[in-house]
Amino acid sequence: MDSIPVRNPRTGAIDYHISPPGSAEIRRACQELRAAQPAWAALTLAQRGAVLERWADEIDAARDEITQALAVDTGRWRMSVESPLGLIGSLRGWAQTAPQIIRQQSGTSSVNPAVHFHSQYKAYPLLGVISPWNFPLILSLIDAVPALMAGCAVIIKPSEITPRFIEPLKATIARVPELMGVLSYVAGDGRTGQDIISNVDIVCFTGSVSTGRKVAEAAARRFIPAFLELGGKDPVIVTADADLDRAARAVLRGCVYATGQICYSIERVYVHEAVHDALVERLVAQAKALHINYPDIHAGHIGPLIFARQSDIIKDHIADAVAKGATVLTGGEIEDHEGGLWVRPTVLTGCNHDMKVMTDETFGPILPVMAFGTEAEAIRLANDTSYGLSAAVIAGDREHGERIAAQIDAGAVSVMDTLLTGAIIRDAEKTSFKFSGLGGTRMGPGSIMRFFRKKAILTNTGEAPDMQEMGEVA
Ligand code: TXE
Repeated sequence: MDSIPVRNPRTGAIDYHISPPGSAEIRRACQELRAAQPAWAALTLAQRGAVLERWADEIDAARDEITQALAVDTGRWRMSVESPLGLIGSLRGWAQTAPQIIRQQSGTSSVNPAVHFHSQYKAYPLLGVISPWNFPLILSLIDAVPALMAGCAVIIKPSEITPRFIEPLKATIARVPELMGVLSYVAGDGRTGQDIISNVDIVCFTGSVSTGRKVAEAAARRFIPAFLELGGKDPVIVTADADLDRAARAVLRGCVYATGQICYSIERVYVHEAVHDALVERLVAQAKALHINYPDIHAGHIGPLIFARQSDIIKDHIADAVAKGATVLTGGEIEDHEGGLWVRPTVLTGCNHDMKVMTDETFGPILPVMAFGTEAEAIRLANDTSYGLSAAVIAGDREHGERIAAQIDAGAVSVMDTLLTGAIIRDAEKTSFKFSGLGGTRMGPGSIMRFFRKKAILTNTGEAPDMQEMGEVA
């Protein structure tokens, strides 16, 4: 297959290439993973956990190389430092918690007390992961780590936009022999993604709705399960009694974290009309105090756009809003600095649901604000979307916020803050509403249970079957 050029997000230069494997190579790689999987699944949970903990040690030892590669992939520094640390925490966390979560069921039938049963969980042999560019390391492994703990082999194809981290990470896998046979990374684009779906037993995908649909269709043709985590258009509701300093900080952080390139970024702000101007004033003042991380990657708050084409979407959403009557109070321009593209936090007022910036995923640090009169109206507006990934509510107190949160159609709702979703990774379950995803939770205990086929073994401990009864049925 032809090599694929990779753009540097800070310079716009093509300074890296990947050479995707062909279909035959993917088939062979999947056969090898399958061949190694039974021995991996035969280990105890504690043994698999020990292997993952050793991998965590190797990642720790190679943290600098991985961080450097992620920094070039994404053009940002702090999150490039944090990502390997987050992965190490996830490996150790799953190694420790999985044995408490995976509990076999056993008991006596409530229909026929002579029937005793116990469950057997059999890991799907081979998981395929297809992941996006916004958090290249973390999102390539968020499903893979619990799947490995469950006993699956895993093949991972990260995004072709951010593939530089693959090589240093592969070097760490090569230093853990038990893992090498059951965990494989391949660099490639959508064609490689389709080849993977053709060869695995279960798929986990993170990315756009349109590609998610293609993945789901390909998986459906093969009758294999597909778990999809797709886009979002997360709302935040700020009520009249909210502490506005707290609200402004939380809203702004929820919008600009990772330059808005995160599926659960705040992308719509609904604020009570009585405090609209006061909140907007704070948002603008705080937004103006944030700086882009140019020319120094170690300074500033806002990284470059990782995916150049995202700038067209952002430009289009802002222009569409302005044409329909919105006002840009700060930001609003794509800045080209020596080929890298940056957008400063952009506050828009006078927004409504005729504008793309209120309905379509923008994936940038853009804050469109709309006033509401009653809380019922705010809830209706928050739910007036084809997405349902997550949301946030900032109210005067926790009870008030939680009352509103209960009425929002989204998988995770942060109250008195934004962006809390990441905090529940192994603790609480959440599923996506509407077009934000399909399939079971990737968080909480249910996450690891997705990777098992569940068997019930049923034993008749009583009399031999009654032939008389069979006669009546015949
Ligand atoms: O995503 P894609 P893109 C949103 C964001 C962005 C949009 C497009 O709004 O503008 O998605 O980004 C692989 N079969 N998000 O184009 O296409 C591809 O190689 C199998 C939200 O990068 O969904 C990559 O590995 N796989 C998101 C992965 O799919 C295919 C994060 C995701 O790419 C394929 C990033 C195919 N036919 C962007 N075509 C989030 N929810 O976190 C492509 N791929």
